[in-house]
Amino acid sequence: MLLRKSGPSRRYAIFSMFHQCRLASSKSPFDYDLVVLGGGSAGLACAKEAVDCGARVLCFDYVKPTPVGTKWGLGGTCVNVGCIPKKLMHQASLLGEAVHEAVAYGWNVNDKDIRPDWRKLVRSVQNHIKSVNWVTRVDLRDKKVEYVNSMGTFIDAHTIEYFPRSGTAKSRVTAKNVVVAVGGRPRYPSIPGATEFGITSDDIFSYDREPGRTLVVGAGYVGLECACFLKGLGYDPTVMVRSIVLRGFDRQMSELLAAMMSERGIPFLETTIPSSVERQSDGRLLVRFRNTTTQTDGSDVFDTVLWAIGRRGLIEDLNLEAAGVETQNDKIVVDRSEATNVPHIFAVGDIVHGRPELTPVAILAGRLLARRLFAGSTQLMDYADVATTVFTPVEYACVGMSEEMAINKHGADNIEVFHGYYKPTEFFIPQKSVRFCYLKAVAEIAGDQKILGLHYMGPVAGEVIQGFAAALKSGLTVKTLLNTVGIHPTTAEEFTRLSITKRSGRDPTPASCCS
Ligand code: FAD
Ligand code: NA7
Repeated sequence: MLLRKSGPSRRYAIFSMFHQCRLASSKSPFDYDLVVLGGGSAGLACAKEAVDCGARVLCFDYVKPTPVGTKWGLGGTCVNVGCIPKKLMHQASLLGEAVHEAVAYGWNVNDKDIRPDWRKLVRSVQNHIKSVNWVTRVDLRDKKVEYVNSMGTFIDAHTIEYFPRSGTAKSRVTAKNVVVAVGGRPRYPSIPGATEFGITSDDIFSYDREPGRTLVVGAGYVGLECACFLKGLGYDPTVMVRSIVLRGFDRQMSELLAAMMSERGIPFLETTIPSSVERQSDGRLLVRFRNTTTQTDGSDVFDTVLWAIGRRGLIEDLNLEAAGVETQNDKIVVDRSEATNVPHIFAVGDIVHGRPELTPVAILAGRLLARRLFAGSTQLMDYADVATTVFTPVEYACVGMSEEMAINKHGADNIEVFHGYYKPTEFFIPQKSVRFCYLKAVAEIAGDQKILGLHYMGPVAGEVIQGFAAALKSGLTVKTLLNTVGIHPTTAEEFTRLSITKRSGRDPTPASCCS
């Protein structure tokens, strides 16, 4: 019967035949081979793969409402309040821009005051999310992953306590292995009015009124993306920056991205931190803040305040002390095999200390862990050279090292940076700004010049970098890149035309597009 399965299921069914001894049987002292705490990207991937490998699995998922009462269904951050609604709002904002471009391309768009209907957009986004929640539940049922919509808490290293349904008495289950995949939630600053009057990315995608003039506090990936889709949808965001934009990303690219946002009319309150938020009698929000460079205080009035000051790991309800699991700040410390200091307790996804907080990372780490636990695999998750994209109107995607990281690791004399501005063909007719269409390859200077990092700002950046990420992981060199024939006219082909080095001091601005 096992051999009738196809694809990965079949492969791991075969593996699992040889590893049945690991799995809970009627003789096992445990209720389950695996209990997964958290039904987000990491937990679900791990649970489903473990069942495919023949394990008996129970998955808990529970979402605590936000301070303003927002809650959502199964699937975790990505589906409900992260990547998916963010990408849909990003797309909505790009479409607004495209409508204006269409006029230059000859479309008759009569209504000059084209504005989105926020509530309709939110409804459409939420309908999509609900359909994904439903498909996720059906998928778990079909795959025979037992799912309980409840918070799981450790009683000891093998026992989890939970409420089977609201209003019922607590129950307990035991597990041979436990995977903690509880993810994180947005932080709130400790200032007066923060939780009463502010919202976060957990609320914005289902916000029932137009955001209006919005203060976005925080200049990380989430803050900049939210500010940009709000601007594209016709609202009026301001970004409050504590120190630098996009800490951790390549500095030149981050500053270019901030300049692009400024050119599009998004103001930045530089080196500024919030002090308080108060509700005025007209219902608007008075925000007081301090500029830490000039040491001056200021204030302004907004319709919405959105905290995007980073995320905290959700360890608070796990009672990890009972299981003896070590933590660092609000994250869990694991080794290369995702094991905590308690050998049968593992952690994957955003809850892990010091790993990229990205969905594909969470999914692959969860899946590989299940294969190691129940299918005899030894493959470890490779966290190096993970590509990512910042979904701003001119998008930024990168893989590998920033220029600073390459210099730190190899020394400035041992790296070569190839770079260039370029002009996307489709930008000419609507006369879109090409000032921020820029890319660079950071490479070793010697030999065939192994590429250490690729950075691209321009249209559909994620789509462009995804393929190059595979090439970089396979040891891509500048020599190979320049011997690759481009697809014309695309923006991705610009990587195959990179001939100017920073060291040469030559002008990286293109004269023509086709020769
Ligand atoms: P989560 O998806 O957060 O899942 C954890 C689940 O466990 C949650 O449902 C939580 O409520 C539940 N839980 C917590 N405690 C318990 C408990 N004790 N018992 C039971 N259940 C519990 N990544 C990308 O790759 N691309 C993007 O474009 C992108 N955009 C993003 C945009 C935003 C606004 C945000 C906030 C994040 C974005 N991310 C993006 C990051 C991505 O969403 C996360 O990396 C990913 O969701 C992490 O998955 P996870 O399974 O570790 O955690
Ligand atoms: P990040 O990337 O940690 O960014 C948080 C931003 O908020 C960053 O600019 C911080 O400035 C700023 N910050 C942090 N604390 C404060 C306070 N107290 N006041 C004002 N500003 C503050 O978090 P994101 O949520 O954007 O992204 C997290 C992950 O989610 C990301 O990796 C994606 O994968 C999805 P700093 O640079 O520290 O001075």
